[in-house]
Amino acid sequence: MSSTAFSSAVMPERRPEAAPGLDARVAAIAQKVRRGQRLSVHDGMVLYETPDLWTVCSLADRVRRRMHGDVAYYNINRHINYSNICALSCTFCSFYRKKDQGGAYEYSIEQIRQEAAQAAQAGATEIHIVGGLHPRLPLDYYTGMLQAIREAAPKLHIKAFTAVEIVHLARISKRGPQKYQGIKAVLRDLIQAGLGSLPGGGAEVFDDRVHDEAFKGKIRAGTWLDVHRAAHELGLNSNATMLYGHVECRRDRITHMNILRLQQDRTLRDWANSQSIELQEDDAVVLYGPDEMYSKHRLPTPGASAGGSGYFQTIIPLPFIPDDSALERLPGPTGLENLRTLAIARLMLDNFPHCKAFWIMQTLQMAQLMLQSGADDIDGTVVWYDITKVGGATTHQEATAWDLQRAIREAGFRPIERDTLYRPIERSGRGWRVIETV
Ligand code: V47
Repeated sequence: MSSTAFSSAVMPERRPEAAPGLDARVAAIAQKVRRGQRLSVHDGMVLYETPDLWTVCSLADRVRRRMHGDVAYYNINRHINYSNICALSCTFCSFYRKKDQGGAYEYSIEQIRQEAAQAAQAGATEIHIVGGLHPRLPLDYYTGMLQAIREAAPKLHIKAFTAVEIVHLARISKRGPQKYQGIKAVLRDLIQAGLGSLPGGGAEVFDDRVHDEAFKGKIRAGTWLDVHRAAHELGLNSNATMLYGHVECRRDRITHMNILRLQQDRTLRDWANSQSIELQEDDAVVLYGPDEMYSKHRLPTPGASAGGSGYFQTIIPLPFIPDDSALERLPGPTGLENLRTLAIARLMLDNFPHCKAFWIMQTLQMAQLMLQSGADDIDGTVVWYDITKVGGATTHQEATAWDLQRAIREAGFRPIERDTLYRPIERSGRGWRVIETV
């Protein structure tokens, strides 16, 4: 369906916001949102407890429209899961294999080079790379893969390696005597080889009990946050995920959101101070307030090469998919819980510019509803995805640009193709360029 063929007659009506008196606690939160005030942890719990889900979604929609108007983003990307061999055995994960187990695989650098070349030929602007913690591959394999991609497809932005992979690389390469310095040293090596940003994976839920029950052996919250802080200091942007709907409880999710928000506060505050930008009276950096609350330059210009400061771009709530994992007995979250969690993430993470409904895990159908409930991004064309398979999907999980545009339009928004750093893309023929926005 072309954009012109889309009739406004099928545009969904916006839901009315907060029927007064329905839930007084939510009405008080609605007032805070209207004023652009930060929501408390207690507010977050109220948003989970209220039966008035539609008001929660409407408030998140108000916020996303204040930030992004009628625009919704997608990108032309390709995911590569270079190896499923992993030293860890997280119980929520159905992706990992032990090295002698059937189905274990690892890509050669040559295979990755070819995949990147094909992606570039197909018009991709981003390659998103994550894998298991391989017990034997040396650091050279990782820098080699980045260099090979850069040679084969110099325009592709490489978003690669979750925080736990970065810590693994720092360990195996014995970089730096201190942990934080080791992390920074390995990030520098990877940037030098072509790394452009960090994906948000591996955060799971920042809680020690949940950690020990579902992903023991993985880095804890503090180290995950350190990796992203180091990346931001080196000028890389990154994302943050929250994997929910397994053995955590709703309060753990709100705590997770609050921890991310505090770290982003620190990052944006340090940057603002370095630029002599005045902040609001309190220390919170609320990006979604009404226009008059924004400082003109709200966010740093990222880019390791520009010596800029990085920050968290996007919060990505990931619903637990139980199939084939050791936690398969659990039912996983329902559709409405997914909708609510995404809306609450949009409302709580007031200093994250973007909120993504990752269609691979949420389904494209639910992602449409989420666009109306706080999300401004649905990720990209993906093509190959091995980590989760919803409803019997195979590794080939692809949406065309047309599919994504159609889903966005039907949800009532204007699709804009973006690059990894959310700059709009202009295409002509087989070529593309980033439209620089100042
Ligand atoms: O790190 C693993 C999660 C993540 C399951 O940054 C699971 O733009 C649900 O991080 N059910 C990888 N989730 C995906 C990811 C991501 C995806 C899209 C965009 C971006 C971005 C990041 O998936 C893992 C883990 O947290 N995961 N197993 C599961 N059974």
